[in-house]
Amino acid sequence: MSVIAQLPALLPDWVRTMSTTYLVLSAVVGLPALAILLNVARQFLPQGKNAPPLVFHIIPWFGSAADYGQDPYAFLFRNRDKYGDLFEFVLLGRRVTVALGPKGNNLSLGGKISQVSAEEAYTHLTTPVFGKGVVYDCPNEMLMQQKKFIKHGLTTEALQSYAPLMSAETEHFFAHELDLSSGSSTSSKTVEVFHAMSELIILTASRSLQGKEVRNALDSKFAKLFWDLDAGFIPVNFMFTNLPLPVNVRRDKAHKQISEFYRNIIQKRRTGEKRADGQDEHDMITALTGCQYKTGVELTDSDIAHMMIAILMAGQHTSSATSSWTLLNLAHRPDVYEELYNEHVKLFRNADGSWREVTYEDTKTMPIMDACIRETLRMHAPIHSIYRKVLSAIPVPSSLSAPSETESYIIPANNFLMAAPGVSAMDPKIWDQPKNWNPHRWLDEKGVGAAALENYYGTSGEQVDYGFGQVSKGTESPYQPFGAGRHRCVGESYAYLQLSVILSYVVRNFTLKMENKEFPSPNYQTMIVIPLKGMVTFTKRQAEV
Ligand code: X2N
Repeated sequence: MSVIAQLPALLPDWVRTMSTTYLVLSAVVGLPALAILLNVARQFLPQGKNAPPLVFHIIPWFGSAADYGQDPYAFLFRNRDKYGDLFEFVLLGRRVTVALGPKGNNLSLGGKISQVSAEEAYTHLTTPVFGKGVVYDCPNEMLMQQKKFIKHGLTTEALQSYAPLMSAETEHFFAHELDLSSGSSTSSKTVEVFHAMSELIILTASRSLQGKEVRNALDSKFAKLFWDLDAGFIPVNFMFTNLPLPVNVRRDKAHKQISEFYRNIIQKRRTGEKRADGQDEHDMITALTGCQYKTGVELTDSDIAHMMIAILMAGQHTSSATSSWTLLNLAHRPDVYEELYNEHVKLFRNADGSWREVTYEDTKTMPIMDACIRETLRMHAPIHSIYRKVLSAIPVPSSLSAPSETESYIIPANNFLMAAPGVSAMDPKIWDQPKNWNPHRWLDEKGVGAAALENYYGTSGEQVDYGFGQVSKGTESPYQPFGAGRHRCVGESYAYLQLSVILSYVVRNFTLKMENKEFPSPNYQTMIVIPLKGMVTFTKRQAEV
């Protein structure tokens, strides 16, 4: 008999008499208990003197996932009170260093490319959705040039041509999807607002930016592919790489087909006849075709296809969330909605009671509209956490946070560095009643809002060009819903246009009512912060004479 087989006999009597079930049970309970004990005990030992404070957590690996995942803002505010602007937490096996406030944003959004990388934080999430060779699947230098190409596609001329297309699409949506045309007998309709806005946003975006071929495809069974691809853009794919989930199988299949669909459009456009009037479509495919990197290399059809998918995703979640939150806030605040309506009457109502079309220029001279969107983005920034992978150790400036006068904290390589501009956007130390949705705070020329905007858009702060035009280094402002630094959003002007056009159509034609008893809470378990079941009723306005 082998020694192994004799082992049971060698065990002490008290073990031999225990049942197997009992042994297994005690291992199942005992080992995790031991791991928890060791994890907790380790946190009571003195930490390395350069290590930022670590948020206390019970379960190893899982860390603060439940706290952070359920309500990141509550988590961040609570720990800022405890530890200050710099601290670390464990999130499903990752070590995340949070850096808050203007100086924290500067550390992360203004970080050097030798120290922080967005692509290393995001590529496993975005590349299967967007495709290879673009955005976070290429060196940063190339992304900077791709952003320049996109910016060139968002010229004033292009934006001007988009406004009537978006209006027409919005009108069509309310008339045909919600049966609320001026002629129909339906006088009001209740919808789940994020669901409705998701549809309207993809329709307006495809009609304008994406081009007519994409818009037409949405009327066919092809639309389902867009939603399959969209469904792969989820936080679990940010937390884990390549999980064999059914959504990911559908995502990969949808990506292949959509990529091919775009490449066909591009091919046809390259070889096809020019329009009779000699004009090209103003859409983004036109803008990207023929673009060259500094090396002289041209964007390939596959690059253009993948950039178009990235642009589609970028516009989809952010705008559908922001339009939903704005509508909910307006429905919740009839007084502000009334003001917005009066602004519209003043600017757009013709003598005969009809309305003049909104133009791109108009969207820049609607103070109340602008303030409503701006205030919504302050409280409901679509992205609550901006991540970077730390490539090489980063010494933290002592002005941000330091253990002592002579020491400074160091963020080690391989950590994640996280910025959360939404924290300073709702900081009670900066804003008067930050939890109150108050568009008027942006209209006060001497207020906190005006100063924040001057810092964000103005020339008083430090400006810098990373390859796609001047942006404010931007990190002084407590308000940064479009980020800052080299990864700053290039879609802002497009977003404001789209939101303004849609909201203009709504305010002219409908009154709003929020059906929820309480203002809907944010859902933080999605990529972008969206309202949980916001029910809004649109009621046709009575024709006024
Ligand atoms: C397991 C609760 O749920 O305990 F799209 F060309 C295209 C956005 C990146 C969001 C990351 C983590 C949530 C953990 C919950 C383009 C227009 C972009 C910009 C923990 C128990 C995409 C990561 C979401 C962490 C939330 C990346 C977008 N402009 N679009 N525990 O964006 O810009 C683009 C850019 C990101 C995130 C999270 C948990 C360029 C739980 C329970 C569970 N987040 N998330 N865009 N969590 N739990 C975009 C940047 C790029």
